[in-house]
Formats: sequence, C-alpha cells, structure tokens
Amino acid sequence: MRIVTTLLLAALLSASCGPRTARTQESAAAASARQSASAERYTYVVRNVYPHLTTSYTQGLQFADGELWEGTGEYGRSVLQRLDLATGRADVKVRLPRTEFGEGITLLGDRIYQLTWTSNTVHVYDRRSFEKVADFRYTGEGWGLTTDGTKLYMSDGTSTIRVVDPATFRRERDIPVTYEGQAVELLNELEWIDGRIWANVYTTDQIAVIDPATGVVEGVVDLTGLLPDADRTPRTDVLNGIAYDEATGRIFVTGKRWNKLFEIEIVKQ
Ligand SMILES: [Ca+2]
Repeated sequence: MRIVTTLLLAALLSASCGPRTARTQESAAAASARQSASAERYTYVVRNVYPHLTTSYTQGLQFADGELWEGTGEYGRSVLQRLDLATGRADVKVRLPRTEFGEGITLLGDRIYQLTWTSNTVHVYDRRSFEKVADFRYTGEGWGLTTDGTKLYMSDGTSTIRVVDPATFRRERDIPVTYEGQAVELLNELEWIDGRIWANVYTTDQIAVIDPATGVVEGVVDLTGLLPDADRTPRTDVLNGIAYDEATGRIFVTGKRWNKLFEIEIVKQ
C-alpha cells in the first residue's frame, strides 16, 4: 500500500514538477499541447472552522436543503446522521447492522442512499421517516456516492465511477477516471459541484476534479496541511468527505475521525 500511495501522489503531483529527463527532447509545440492538457492546480483558503466528532469515521458527506448529512463507517459504529454545523453535534437517524461497514451517502428527492463497503448492498431510506424503502444489490465494493439531481455517481475503490439509475440502482455507464492519461485509482468520497465530480483520492490530501463526460481530471485541489498537526492523534485518519451548499456556494471538507470540519475556498496555484 505504501508504494501504491507514493506512486499515486507522484502521479497527481507531477504536473508541477518541472521538466523531466524524458521530456527534454520534446518540441515546443508538443510541450505547449501538454501544458494545455494539464490539470489546473488549486490550493485553498480556510473560510470557517467547525467542530467534528472524532468518533465519526466519515465516509459520506452532503449538504442538502440547508442541512448537513454524514454517513460513517466501521463495524458496529456505522450510522446515518444529521450534523449541526455550528456545534458538530450529530442526530443519529439510522444505525447499520453490526455486520455492515457504512460508506458513501447521497440525498435525492425524498430518498437517502447509503452504501456499504463489502456487503454489496445500498440501503434506501425515506428522507422524512428514515424507514427503509428498498435495498438494492451491486457487484464490487461500495465507496463514495453523489448525485447531479438526476443520476447517482458511485465510486468503488477503483479508477471507475459508475453512473447509476436512482430508481433501480442499475449501472448505466462507467466513467474511467484519468489524470494525464493515467488511471486514478482509489477514488473515494464524491461530490457533484457545478457540473464536475469532486473525488477524494484515498490516502492522499488531494481532491480530483473530474469531467463526468470524459473522466479526465481537470483539476487537483491540494489540501495538504488543512488539519494542523496539533489537532492530530494516533487515531486521526485520512481526509475524506466533501459537501457543497449549492445555495451559498460553500464547500465543506473533513476527514475520518477529524476534530474539525472546514469551509474552504479554492485558489489557483
Ligand atoms: Ca459528498
């Protein structure tokens, strides 16, 4: 895993690494074409900081109609909960069976969807009563989930994002995600923001901004240093969780067992 992580980081960061030996012979035209195809690179400014429960192993995060929702993982601790942004307090709405490890969530219409990691099952709840509406099965693992308001978009730990029918959970199309022609593996929590899919890349501090039509990574948001060292403990885990408040344009991010949730603004590097 360590080697994979290193390679992944190297791949994502390569756009800013300057001339490399293999490219010293390329023509000016080729270099220009490569530059224009490169992903935009972004850093961040913290706009607000909110508390976040360190008991929450964040696997899904979404802002919907003024409310912030979170799905958490770990066996015996996986829940669907509504968060109070100001206090960080959680109102648990659903507890998953102890045999299930919760993953991504998304809200669409009057339904809430919650993936499970290896149980091949998505739970669908009524948004008001939290009663189970349906269980659908899928192949492979469940990681992240988001929606454009019509379809669902699901990650499964690979470099593929599945486009899914919300009524049946049928897989309609696959989006192969690439960065400068290379597959980007370990796509994790997702968020639909202004026609693009933002994806946490597992084990990194980076978010890939993906064109859903082509799968091409158009931008990389580098959140290195977001959670200060002073806030980290041996139990603090990776960056995961992106939520977008469409009404105000606010972007929220957090991580697994992080003690803080951040509102950020991205800035071109
Ligand atoms: Ca999300």
